Amino acid sequence: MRTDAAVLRQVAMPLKFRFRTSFGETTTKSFLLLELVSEGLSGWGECVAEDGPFYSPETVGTAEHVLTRFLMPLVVGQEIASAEAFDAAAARVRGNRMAKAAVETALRDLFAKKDGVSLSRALGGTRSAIEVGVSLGISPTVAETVESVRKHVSQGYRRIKLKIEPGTDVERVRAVREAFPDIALTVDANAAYTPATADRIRALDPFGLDYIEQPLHHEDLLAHAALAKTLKTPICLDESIRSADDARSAVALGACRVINVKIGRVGGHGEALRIHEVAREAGVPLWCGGMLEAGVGRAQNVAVASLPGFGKPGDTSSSSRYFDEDIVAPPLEAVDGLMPVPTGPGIGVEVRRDVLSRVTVSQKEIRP
Ligand code: OSB
Ligand code: MG
Repeated sequence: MRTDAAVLRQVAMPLKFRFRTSFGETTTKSFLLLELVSEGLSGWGECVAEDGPFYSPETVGTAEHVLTRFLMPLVVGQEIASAEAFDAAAARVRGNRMAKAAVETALRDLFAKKDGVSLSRALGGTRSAIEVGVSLGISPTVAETVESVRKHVSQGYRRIKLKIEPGTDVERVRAVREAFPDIALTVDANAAYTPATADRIRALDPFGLDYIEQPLHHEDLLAHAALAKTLKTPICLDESIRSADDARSAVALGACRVINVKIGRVGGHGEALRIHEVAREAGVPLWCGGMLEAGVGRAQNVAVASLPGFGKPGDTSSSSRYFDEDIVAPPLEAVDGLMPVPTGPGIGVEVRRDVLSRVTVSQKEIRP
């Protein structure tokens, strides 16, 4: 397949809520959206790099640089046999996985559209709907946390994840658990603790959490393995897992018993599928994480989450939770905690060009 042109847009969409984590706060979702054009079809990839290098070393600015200078020339005006072929050509570029994933996921969409199959089925997905939960930011008070949990439980979400940081963590989890003794509940620290403050993580052990996500530094697998030995609650890793090799090491060391897969963090669907294999061999359940994506990224997540190894509810909640108006139609909406997997070709949703043009801050056309 020959890619005739590409459009790289910078997009800004106001979020309906303030999303605070241990590493910062987001009120507007800013991202790069890549459109690859081939023989009248468009493939779409959403880059999940954020404004600042706080969750990941990548940013909107670094991704734009790497895409424009190093990755797009591998694609635009080139004959590409498959998304895997792009992966192999891009292997020379170290890291920068979110930038790579924007291209890789757009190619996957494009190839699936050419073949007239859904991206879910092209990837090996088997589900027609996926179970989803919500990730709730740190609210100013414990009472607001409990109210937010109440609202989302009543909407049918299958798991509630609370963002935590050292401080009000134990109090927050205790209050939610007392109000909702039976819900599937998890916490996500985004690496905010250290071995010196890990007593606060151990204090969460009695609350029957499904798992504790990324308590310690993202580069420290051994510290996670040591902490895991002192907990009955499983550890789930997010930031620490950038590749299938990382997943293999983490599992072998006992650093985690659950893995959060984000297509962007690992460099695309190909690497996500390799992690899926590692996890299946090790009997480790996966779930699909989120990066507050707009419709293109959300649809890409739903497609990968339809694979059999994704055994736990993910963070891909309804688009209407995040945005008044999304850039795709139909909007991706969960009913009673179940998100239908689109069945149309590729990502299975149409980009609404009128909405997209209103939220586009700048755009760059790339031709051979
Ligand atoms: O750690 O999972 C995370 C959002 C941005 C960066 C990191 C994370 C998150 C979320 C949000 O938890 C999940 C979502 O609703 O998309
Ligand atoms: Mg996380």
